Amino acid sequence: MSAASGSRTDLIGACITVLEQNWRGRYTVPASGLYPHQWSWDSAFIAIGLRHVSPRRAQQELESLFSAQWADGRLPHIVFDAGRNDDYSPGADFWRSADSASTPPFPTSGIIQPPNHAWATWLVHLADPDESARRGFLERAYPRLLAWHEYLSTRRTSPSGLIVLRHPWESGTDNSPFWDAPLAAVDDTTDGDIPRPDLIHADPSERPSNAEYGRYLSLVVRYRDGGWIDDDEFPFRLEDPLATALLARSELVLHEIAREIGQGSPHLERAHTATAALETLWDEDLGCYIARDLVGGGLQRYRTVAGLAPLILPSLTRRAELLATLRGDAFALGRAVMVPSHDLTAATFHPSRYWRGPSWFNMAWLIAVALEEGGDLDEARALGAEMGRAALASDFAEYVDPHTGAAHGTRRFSWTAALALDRVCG
Ligand code: 2M8
Repeated sequence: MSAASGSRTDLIGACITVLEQNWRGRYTVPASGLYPHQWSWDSAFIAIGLRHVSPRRAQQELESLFSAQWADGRLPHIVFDAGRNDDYSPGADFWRSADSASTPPFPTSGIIQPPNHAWATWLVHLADPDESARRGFLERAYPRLLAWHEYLSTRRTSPSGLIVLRHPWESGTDNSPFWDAPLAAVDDTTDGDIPRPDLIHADPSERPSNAEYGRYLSLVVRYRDGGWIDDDEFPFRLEDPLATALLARSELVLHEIAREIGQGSPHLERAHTATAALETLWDEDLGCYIARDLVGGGLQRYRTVAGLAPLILPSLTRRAELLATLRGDAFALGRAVMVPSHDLTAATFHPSRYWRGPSWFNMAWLIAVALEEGGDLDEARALGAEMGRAALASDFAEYVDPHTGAAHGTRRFSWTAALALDRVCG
């Protein structure tokens, strides 16, 4: 066996071990210490990797999340494991989802995460169409996904068709500079100590501060006590390019799913609307998409990897401009380790602070897929290989320094393993 195939085998084996360790019978936790429950967009990314190991388990991963869907169609960002109540904050007692008539019979959070689920569902189906057909996977998933997208389209999009987030946690890129000014304008109404079990598992200097946590919690309280109503009075509302790009991509995929199971489809039109709406977030000077604060009215003019995410849309007209930004000094494709989460040249860049510079494997995966689908095969392959190397060298870190590849955050992180596995399995 050659050295190259030996390291490929090592990588595959190590990825599978992480996924096995974090499997909890119906779903996979992101990391056993820091994140001991099921997270929404993590599960979709994890299923994309799991399909190479066990298509059936990948289906269960998504189905377990779908079983936590609220009556209004939202997929909650966390589904809690009651046995780990004190190990993550805010826990189930804080969200009090059972007080709402709209919720499933077990505890969840009440906010959402970016909609990558339909895309993951389709990729899992394609991994083993026979097993999928035998279990009626698409037939059962489609109504869930339809309700989810219905919720997003009717309750969570601005008139132009962009997804509106109501909490930084909804972005998945929680501590991105996009949310700095809008979050600072939110009143911190919490009193007393804020429990931070996360700081046992990750370096406090990398995680969001207590001041940010105070505002995170006060937003949850406000949303919760208002009955989870998506009104326009809410003090944090931002249009986000990453969630909108994922919605558009997922609508394209939902069209495929609907066709496969013989259903009519409103999805292409919705994909088109979301893609067109992204143009209102284009920043010519920065050469990428940005976020817009609907409360303070300001454009959040930062280059972040979220602003490159529309590259995943096949019909995007800005592809060449976005690729120029990706290859330039801000993101240094091919020179940095994977893709930094924030502009390497910005004053706000930090190599190890959470979502403010370090490279994340899920974002590298999105960019690698976009490069591959757009025909930039050498760059796609190189980025995929870099993901594998960085995953193995960092013991499957949550994120890595884009200059050195040094490990940060928690280790043995599930989507790191799943997405490195997906790239190596092709
Ligand atoms: C991080 O977010 C959670 C809150 O949802 C946290 O910081 O405690 C983010 O990286 C998010 O994108 C991810 O889904 C979650 C679990 O991996 O961790």
